[in-house]
Amino acid sequence: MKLGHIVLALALLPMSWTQDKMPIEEATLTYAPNVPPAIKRDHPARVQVKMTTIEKVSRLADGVEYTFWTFGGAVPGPMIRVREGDIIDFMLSNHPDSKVPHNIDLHAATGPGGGAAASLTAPGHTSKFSFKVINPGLYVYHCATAPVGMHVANGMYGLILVEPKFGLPPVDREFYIMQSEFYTVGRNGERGLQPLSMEKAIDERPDYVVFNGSVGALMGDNAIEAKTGEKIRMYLGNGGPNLISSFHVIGEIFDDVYGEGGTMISQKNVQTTLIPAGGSAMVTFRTEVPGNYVLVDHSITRAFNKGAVGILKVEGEPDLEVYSGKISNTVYHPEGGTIQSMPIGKTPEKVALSPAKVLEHGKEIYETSCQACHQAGGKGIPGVFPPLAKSDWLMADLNRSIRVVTNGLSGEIVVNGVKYNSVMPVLHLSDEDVAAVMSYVRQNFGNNAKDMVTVEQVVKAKSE
Ligand code: HEC
Ligand SMILES: [Cu+2]
Repeated sequence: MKLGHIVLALALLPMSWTQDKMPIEEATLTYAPNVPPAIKRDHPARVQVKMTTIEKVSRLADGVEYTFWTFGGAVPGPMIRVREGDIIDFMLSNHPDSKVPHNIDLHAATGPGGGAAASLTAPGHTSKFSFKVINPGLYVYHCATAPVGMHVANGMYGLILVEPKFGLPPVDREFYIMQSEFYTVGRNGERGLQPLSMEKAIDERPDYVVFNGSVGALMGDNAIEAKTGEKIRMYLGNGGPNLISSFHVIGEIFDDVYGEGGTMISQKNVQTTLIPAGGSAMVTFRTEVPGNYVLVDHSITRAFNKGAVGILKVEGEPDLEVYSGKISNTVYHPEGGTIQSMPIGKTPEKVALSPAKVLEHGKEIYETSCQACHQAGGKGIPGVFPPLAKSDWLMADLNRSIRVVTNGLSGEIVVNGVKYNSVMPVLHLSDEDVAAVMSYVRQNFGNNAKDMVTVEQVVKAKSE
């Protein structure tokens, strides 16, 4: 044996030695919006990931069903969390009930197809392959079986986080949020089981743009929650198949952005960050002020007309220095006329106003808070914003109408015989403002109420 050979053998020895000695563990997989726990190890491991592809019918929006093709039975698929230098032993099973083969392309893998060819699996079979995660970062995985556009459009994507060797800075809460679009034969809101429209997918004309796989997946009882003073990290992915997301949280500023899911903070103090199709981003921010924060794709009709909205609900003590809420609303007379001041919101002093003054105030609230959507005269926009003018829905049930303004509204409603299925956000008005604006709309625009809506009625309706 030549000296050179000995040196080579010695050089190779430690590598194979660590591989053999690598501890084996099973990955903890979580469904969105949950994130697997941070990695505590300070050494690499062989991590076993077991996933099953499942084709199943479930809810895309209220009254709308879709045959999703999934990893793990959910859209997005489970989140995987490993450590830089780990070796992943991946087992992909395709459920026996599946109609087509599936596979997985993990953007975290280095090698042709990211695992696609190695993992192509017929229904009722299991494929195994392994790869080493050399590069840390937040990566998308997706099915890459032909026709790829169809498999991705049907819901086959998820995220894998490869933590850097030295971990990520600790935070109080982490969330897994993935945007994607759906292309259905029926238009947005058309009921029933909706097949994929491959034509619309090719034209990039989605009917639904959603977070976490369906309209409302992050709304109502599914809203994500935090407390004031906490540091939040969001792992954001975009399954596409086509659109780029302009991700924004209304009322928050991202303190740090790890652009495109890389491991460096690429920018600080950011309002809206891009998430490329088949890409990701990580954002962190601190929550200072309690309230509801609306997550949107700021390509804004996707949010308010196609479903890309979610809620982060922050609870805790208000910080009036950071955000006061509305302190007063005064009538502005440019010609130097008298200024009438009307205390509203949380101001302790309460002034009993005449019904005429309340209606005047209600009109102002309407013009500043409602008219942008419901239009002048409450005439609405057909198919998008329901009319408040001569609205049977509005007049049928006072408590229900109050709750629309205090709690927001989503899902299908029928106003004057026309269906609407969109989202009205929570508007954060004081009880006085709600009483005033409800009094105003119920007595105007051809609606025939004679009575005023009182603050007590608002308080009562809200809590029901
Ligand atoms: C960002 C747009 C937007 C704003 C601002 C808005 N709404 Fe709405 N509103 C909607 C949408 C969209 C719906 C329908 C929701 C659905 O179909 O699920 C709706 C529904 C309603 C309804 C029930 C349907 C009807 O026509 O009777 C009432 C009442 C209503 N809004 C009142 C108000 C009032 C009062 C304000 C202002 C204080 C307001 N909205 C501000 C978008 C908005
Ligand atoms: Cu597939």
